[in-house]
Amino acid sequence: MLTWCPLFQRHTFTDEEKRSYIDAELCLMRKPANLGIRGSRTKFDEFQAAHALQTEIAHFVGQFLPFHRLFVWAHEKALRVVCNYTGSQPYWEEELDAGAFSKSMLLDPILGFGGDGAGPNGCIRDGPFANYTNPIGPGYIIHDHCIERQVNDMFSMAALPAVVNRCMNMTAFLDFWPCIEGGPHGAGHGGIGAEMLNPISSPGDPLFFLHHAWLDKLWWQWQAQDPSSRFKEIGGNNWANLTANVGGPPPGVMPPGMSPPPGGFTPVNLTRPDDVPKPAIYGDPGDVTTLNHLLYLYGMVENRTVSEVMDTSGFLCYQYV
Ligand SMILES: [Cu+2]
Repeated sequence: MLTWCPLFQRHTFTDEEKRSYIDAELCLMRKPANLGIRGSRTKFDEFQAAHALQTEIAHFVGQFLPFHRLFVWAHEKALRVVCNYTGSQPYWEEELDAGAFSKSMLLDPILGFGGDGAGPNGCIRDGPFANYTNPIGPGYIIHDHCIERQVNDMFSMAALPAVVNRCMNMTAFLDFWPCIEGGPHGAGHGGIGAEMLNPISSPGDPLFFLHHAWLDKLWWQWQAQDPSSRFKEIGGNNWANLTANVGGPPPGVMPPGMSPPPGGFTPVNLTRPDDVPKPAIYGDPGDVTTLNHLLYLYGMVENRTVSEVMDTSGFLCYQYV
């Protein structure tokens, strides 16, 4: 029985709170994977794999915001249930660091997530996650590597208040969601770079969850501006074609500067034998995302419909402060 409701997701933490969030993430990185997803060794890896496996149905589609809402929540739930975390899910208020991610307190080596990548592989060199071996990525390939970053302050300008506010002032979900996905969403991914910039394997950098919690907060704020309609407003296409050039190299082709590991790469198996056939997992009659659309996380948390995550006061039970 979970008794952590209601939750208050925050962007200001005391030093003690920062330490306990980071400790919980490190704990997730030590707990063995148990969902049977190829390539994952730890509970942390499972999030990366579950995201990779659903990249094409979770980005540039109507369920982009609902999927990532459930995904960030499932990660927070794992911190709590598996690692006894009792604090809040932090979100990165990226407007405050827009254009200057390299100076963000989030990259602090002691109380943050460590700094920029360096050296030939772009590995992060300091901070609590510098020694983590990430098994998935780039893209769909299974390949042990460090957590990589390539901080880019120019890309982080997509988090500037003017960019964010432009989206927030849109009145229709079908304008708001692509605006967020194309603009502020790109700030965190492009501004941190490398691991985070890969649309498939990006949850291999723990900053992913603070970035997407911020996007979720923007959606939550946008919904609250007109609660009677926006807590029910969804739409968009169910399928996106992202296979070209974003998933790492096709078999046998190496990205510049990389050499193949001994034994070569193993592609992540995109369909597990026990997967529900794809058309059936959505619950939509066609290529339009509806409130009945099913969100699926490989058994990390139970399957939920889009309608169940529209309002965070339901089973999600959190609010942003
Ligand atoms: Cu994503």
